[in-house]
This record gives sequence, structure tokens and C-alpha cells, in this order.
Amino acid sequence: MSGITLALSKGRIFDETLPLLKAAGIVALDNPEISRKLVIATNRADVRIIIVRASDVPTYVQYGAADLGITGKDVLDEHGGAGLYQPLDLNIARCRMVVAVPVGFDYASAVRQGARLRVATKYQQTASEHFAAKGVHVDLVKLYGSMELAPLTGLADAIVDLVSTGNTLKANNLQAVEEIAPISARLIVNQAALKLKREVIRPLIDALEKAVSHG
Ligand code: PRT
Ligand code: MG
Repeated sequence: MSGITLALSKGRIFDETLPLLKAAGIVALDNPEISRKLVIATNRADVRIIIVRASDVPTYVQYGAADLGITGKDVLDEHGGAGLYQPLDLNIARCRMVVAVPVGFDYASAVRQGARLRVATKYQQTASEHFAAKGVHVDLVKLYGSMELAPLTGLADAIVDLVSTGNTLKANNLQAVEEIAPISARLIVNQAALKLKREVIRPLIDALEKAVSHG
């Protein structure tokens, strides 16, 4: 089969990817928010889109169930990136990975004193690498969402989470005290697919690269 499959997640990744695809000549024929379809045809007979959970995008591409995918750097770092070619920073869905604590909690002094901190996060890999590099001892509590609630309920002293406007932190009386990394969405490609379907995939990568730099 010479056709290609692109894995996307619903919501901001899908919404912010559409203009880039359009600039590359690809138009989705359905909106997954409305149609509930998980396989979406495009104006090109040889390109289809599948809709998967954001954190599952690297897995689909790793195993070749999708040839390409678009996923946040946050998700990619947790996955590890095995078997994935990462040719492009798409510069969309931008935000920051931060450490946040309740307003009034003196994080810097807790760190200086060598306190052991309880940190709630969905991003265990990112968080453990960050605190290990700083030499801070932490107990990580794995959560799947609404990390902002953890310090308010006594579940944790701090969180590691994504921030864009900062409104969610503010509304929950939290503040960012450390930036771990800037985050944006990346194009990922299955390495075997790149070799086997190079004549379709390479021009698509090039067109997306143009769309990013001219957008
Ligand atoms: O929501 P779901 O559990 O289905 O999956 P998901 O959260 O993994 O997917 P989605 O669609 O919410 O996020 C997809 C990708 O968008 C993430 O992997 C990030 O790379 C990127 N992105 C960009 C963000 C944000 N900005 C963002 N602000 N992902 C999440 N947020 C959340 C953040 O976790 C926090 O709860 O928005 C809240 C903070 O936003 P502000 O504007 O109040 O600061
Ligand atoms: Mg979300």
C-alpha cells in the first residue's frame, strides 16, 4: 500500500494542524468533534487521518499503525521516542512545562534545605529527570489529569504540569516557580515507513516545513 496514515488527537492538536495540512494541500473531509469518526478521509486518496488519544500518538507511529503523527514534546519525552524519526518542530500547541506550588510556599528555601517534596504529575519521566538533575529528592505521585487539585487537597507539595495562559494556576492559587522546558508539537515519522513510502512522505515533510516557516 502506498497510501499513508497520519495520527492526530482531537482538540488543539487537530485544530492547529489543519492550517498546516491545508498549506501542504491536504484537507480533512470530516471534523472529528462533530462526526465522531476515528478514520477521516482527506481530499487526497492516498492520505487518511486517524484520531487517537494524545498520549497514544507516538505508540501508533512507533508500531507503524500510523506512518506519521503529530504530538506534543511533553508526550514524546514521556514515550521516549524509540523508533521515531522527528524531522520537524511544528511550532503549534505551544506551552511550557513548569513546577508550580501554592502561592506562599517557599519552594526555593525548601530546595535549599534539602526537603523531600511530594510532586504530583502526569509526566513522571520529565519530572524525575528534572529533579534528579537538580539533586532534589522527590516522591512522585502519578495523576492522569487535574494536577492543579493535588496541592489544594494536601496530596502533594508541588506539581509538574503544562501552562499556557497561566489562568488555571491563578484560579487555583498556584504559581510557577521553575520552567522545565518550552513545549510545542512535533511531527513524528515511523522510520521503516519513511524508507518504504519515501516518495509520498518526503514531499509531505517538505511541504509542512515550508508551511511552518512561512506561517
Ligand atoms: O485532554 P486529554 O486528557 O484527552 O489529553 P491531553 O491533555 O493529553 O490532550 P490535549 O488535547 O489537552 O493536549 C494536547 C497537547 O497540547 C499537549 O500534549 C501539549 O503538548 C499541548 N498543550 C498546549 C497543552 C496546553 N497547551 C495546555 N495548556 N496541553 C494541556 N494544557 C492544559 C494544562 O495541562 C493545564 O491543565 O491546560 C491547562 C493550563 O492552561 P492555561 O492556559 O490555564 O495555563
Ligand atoms: Mg487535556
